[in-house]
Amino acid sequence: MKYYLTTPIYYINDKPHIGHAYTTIVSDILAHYHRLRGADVFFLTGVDENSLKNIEAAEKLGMGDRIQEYLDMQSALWKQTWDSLGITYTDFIRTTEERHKQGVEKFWKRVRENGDIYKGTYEGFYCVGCEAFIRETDLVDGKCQHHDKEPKKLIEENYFFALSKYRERLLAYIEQNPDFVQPQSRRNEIVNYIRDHLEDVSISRQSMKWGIPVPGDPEQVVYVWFDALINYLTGIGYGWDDELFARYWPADLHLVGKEIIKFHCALWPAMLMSAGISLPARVFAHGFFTIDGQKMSKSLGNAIDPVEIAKVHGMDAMRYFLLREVPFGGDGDFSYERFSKRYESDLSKGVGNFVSRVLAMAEKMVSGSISEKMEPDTIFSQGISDQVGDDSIHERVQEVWQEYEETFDRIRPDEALDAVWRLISFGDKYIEEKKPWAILKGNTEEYTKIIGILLELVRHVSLLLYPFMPETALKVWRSLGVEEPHKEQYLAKLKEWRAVPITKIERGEALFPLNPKP
Ligand code: ME8
Repeated sequence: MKYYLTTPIYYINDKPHIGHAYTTIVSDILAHYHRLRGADVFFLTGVDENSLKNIEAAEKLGMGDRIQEYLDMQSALWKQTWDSLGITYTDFIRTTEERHKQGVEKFWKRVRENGDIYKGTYEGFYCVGCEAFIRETDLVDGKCQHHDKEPKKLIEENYFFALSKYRERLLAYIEQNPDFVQPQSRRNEIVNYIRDHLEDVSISRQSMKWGIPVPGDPEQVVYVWFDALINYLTGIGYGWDDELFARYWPADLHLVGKEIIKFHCALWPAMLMSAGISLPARVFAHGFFTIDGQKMSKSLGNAIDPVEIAKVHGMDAMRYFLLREVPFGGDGDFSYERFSKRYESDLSKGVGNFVSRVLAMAEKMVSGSISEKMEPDTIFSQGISDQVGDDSIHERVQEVWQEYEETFDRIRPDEALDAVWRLISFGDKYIEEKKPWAILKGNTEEYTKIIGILLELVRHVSLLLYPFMPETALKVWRSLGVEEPHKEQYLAKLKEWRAVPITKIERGEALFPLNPKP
């Protein structure tokens, strides 16, 4: 079983902000989850280098004559950012790499051989912000609606791709594959677009001095989106490693933001159809983040640096917040105030407190300070089958796992997190109801059983949290002497009640201390 997922490849004219981090983090969560299921995961991310935006940014810095140097510097910054945030990508593709160029050439030739590329004159507008040819009817007061800027007027001899030829095939594909475009609202949007507005597109630029030369016509470079989309193939070997490519293609998921859905759900599948390559299983378009209600932008200077947040609150807290705050697929807002509130209520006083309470009680038993000394595994392995109430805990945990897996199947990791938090609240309530400290006075055996159950709940919570908060899960496993998931010990086994022994109990430091220090 393989799982191939991708993020968009980002423009590198600036440093990554929280919006880019959002897509990359959700992809990382999905990659963790599928690895936990035992899948052979390939998680591709990378950067879109042949863009006019990048060139203009280089020129602004006085590096117009050293574009490759600028791209090397920026690309290293993006890679470093994901590394410092612990993103577990399998490969990082740059579109100036030779392997990518080779793949683009091969792809272009196949599409040309198939009769879908022809020469024509493009007369119209081009918005550098969108890196897109746009129609006059899309302008508002003569400006691009997304970038509030007047687009460039172009008259160029270009190569065109016969996109409109694929209208009916695209509509049929989307109809026959209801999961292809998600969420559903985006599917309707894309169907309307394909049905009513699909036109042939220019796929080369005559006036650009940077980019991949058009095969057979070095006076032109390949249009940046045509080149960029092909990264999903070249990143896994297309044009340079057939075996690798066969192992992972077609993609199981392209995760993207909602603004680039037309490229991914109309142009891209048509390109693949033309080249005779099978289509990805799914494109999921998530919503957009605003900052305190405002669009993130360079001119407003309000872009949030994910590395700064992670430095202060930890990577796991940031991952949690981004997932928890926004229904996945919809738009959301980032505010430091709400971040702090959630940190305190859900992390410090929520999961952090639950884990530390249970470990504190168990630790006292192990050390012998409240009863006779006990081995961790003795506490843990106390039977529960004779207790009707506790049997229902076992069932409840299995229900949570079922819901969790089902939400991941639908790519709703935010809902999976809801289910985990319901289990944490249940654990808290269980402690309140059982009042183990009161039981201890008269019945050590009963007390031990309750703590054993709570320890197993902590283990399940940590495993459920693993894709979302890998560092936290690792800390809990270290406290319990539980191994990390590894070969032959994937989810199917680990999610069982008492699947693995707890061999140690060591409370360690608080998982989410209040007032964390930078
Ligand atoms: O479009 N909220 O690159 P890009 C949420 N190079 N997500 C956001 C966001 C926000 N405010 N801002 C950006 C490109 N994103 C092309 C892609 S793929 C073949 C080529 C995320 O640097 C979101 O995933 O503009 C969005 O689709 C992507 O960054 C756009 O990144």
